Amino acid sequence: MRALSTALFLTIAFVACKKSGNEEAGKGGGSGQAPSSKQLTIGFAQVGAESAWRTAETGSIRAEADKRKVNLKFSDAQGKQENQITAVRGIIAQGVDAIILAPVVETGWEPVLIEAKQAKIPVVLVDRGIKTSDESLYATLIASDFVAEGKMAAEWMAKKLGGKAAIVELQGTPGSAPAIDRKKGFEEGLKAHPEMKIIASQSGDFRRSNGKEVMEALLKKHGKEITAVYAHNDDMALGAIQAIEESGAKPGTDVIVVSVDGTKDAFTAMVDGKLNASVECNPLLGPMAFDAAEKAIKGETLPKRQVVQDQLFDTANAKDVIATRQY
Ligand code: GYE
Repeated sequence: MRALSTALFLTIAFVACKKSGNEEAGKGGGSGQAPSSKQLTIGFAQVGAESAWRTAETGSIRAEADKRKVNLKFSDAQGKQENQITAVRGIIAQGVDAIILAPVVETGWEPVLIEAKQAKIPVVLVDRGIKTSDESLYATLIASDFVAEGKMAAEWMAKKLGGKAAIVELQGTPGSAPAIDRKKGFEEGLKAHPEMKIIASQSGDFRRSNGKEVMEALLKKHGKEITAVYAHNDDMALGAIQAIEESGAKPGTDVIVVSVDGTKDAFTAMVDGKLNASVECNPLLGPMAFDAAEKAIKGETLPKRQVVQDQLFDTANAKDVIATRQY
């Protein structure tokens, strides 16, 4: 009897101990099992600060690094791939434990990623994917499905406009995964609606000022013919809204405006009735990025693609959720 109760006690104690270990791991993203509490040094090669989305992503990565007491080596490429490649080389030279990379464009990454692999430094791609024939060059990609976002935008717009529109498309940074895939998804979504036509498509580089400039030029050229704007991000849509207002037309009514990201400013514009819809793209990737980096450092194999789930918001529900928006 005594032996039995001792065994029972030990079992309970073991389970309790295991449980608290797991809870710790959940909180600390796996650090509970680390053999030593060596401080990790992780490099983050960021694109730049072109949009509210990007600022929110930077904030999330920095906050998560602080929370986990990671020594973060941050670099801002100011939107240029050559700067970002130089930054990654510098991070490799510092002998970091892992690299988090948000690649500006899709192509041209092999040489520097081979250098990271040779230095045995795992690379976690966040928010934008790359084109490569060698998937072993990165541990995982954590990003939204941009094709699906573009499709959602097209379907919403077709419904709103009864399947007929003269659309101006404001593209993101040329060569970047979100610009390529949001265009592709939007065009796929329009296929079922032959009278929904893109009459002009130009890059505004994901920036508000460029979105405004491009829209001004397109309004001069096409004037009242334009019935809708599809912008690859909120910042460009907000710039376009300004240009539409300055031209004397009413954004949201005379010209339907749909974009992607779901930032706070976009919600305000939806509540004001100037922006019609925005497909959310979550930039708060810090927790997932560091979970992945810590696992990759331990040598664990990760899924090549981790998809962040998005949903569409519009003028009908924006005011109910605006207070809960975190970015
Ligand atoms: O939508 C845009 C930003 O890569 C998903 O980049 C990101 C995009 C985002 O500048 O606002």
